[in-house]
Amino acid sequence: MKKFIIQITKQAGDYLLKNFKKDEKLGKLRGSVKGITTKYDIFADKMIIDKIRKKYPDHDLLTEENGSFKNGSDWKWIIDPLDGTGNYANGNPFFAVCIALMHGDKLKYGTIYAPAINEFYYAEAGKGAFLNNKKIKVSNTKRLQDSYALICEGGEIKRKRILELIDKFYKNVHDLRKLGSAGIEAAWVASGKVDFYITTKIRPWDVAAGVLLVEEAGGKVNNFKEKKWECKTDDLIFSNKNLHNKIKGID
Ligand code: LIP
Repeated sequence: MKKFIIQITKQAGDYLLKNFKKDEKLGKLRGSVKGITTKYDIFADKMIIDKIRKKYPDHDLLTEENGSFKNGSDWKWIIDPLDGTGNYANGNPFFAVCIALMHGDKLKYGTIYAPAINEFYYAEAGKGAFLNNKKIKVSNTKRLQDSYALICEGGEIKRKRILELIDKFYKNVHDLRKLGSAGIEAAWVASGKVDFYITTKIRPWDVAAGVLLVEEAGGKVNNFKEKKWECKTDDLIFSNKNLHNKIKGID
């Protein structure tokens, strides 16, 4: 399974990279910020799904582009073939393929591949998290005022709540960014490039792989009510454990 998930993620990411910045019309899709889907999302989705269906025909699937296929299996693939579609369409290299595999309610494998920045993340339950084959760990930052943070509105169309969160945190952290790909944002917490990431109304396919990565890298993922991630749309905090208590209680 490890070899297979790595392979299908890599193939889809390489396909996206091959077509990156080749299609000038994509930038014109700006009118529909959250709803945007390109032919590249759809083709990458098909590439991934066809391979899973061939190898594991009885497994369940949940994909951003095609919804949910239930076969009554204990195994479920959660797929975002192009996370950061808006970035991709506008020539911004922060986009990724995100794939996770769950067994029952447990995340078992997760991959996030950001081909334009040459970052391939892999996590396996109980075995750790890796960036380009090297083991990764969350940062060791302890004080909010020293922290480098990511905050993004995720699936939220109205920007009211995120503005409140930015207002609350910006003045208390060292610095703040938004990357526009939840997969990369979570992966950056896992690899210690940033200390925490807060996002609202985020869909499961955007973050399933990132949740496993952060946990396997020694971090913590909870929703705003201190509950662990479940496979549903939610408001989430990804952190290096140290900062968690300083961030929680933000709802
Ligand atoms: C993206 C998320 C990101 C959000 C974008 C978009 P998509 O996922 O990863 O956090 O700000 O609006 O929802 O739709 O590109 O896969």
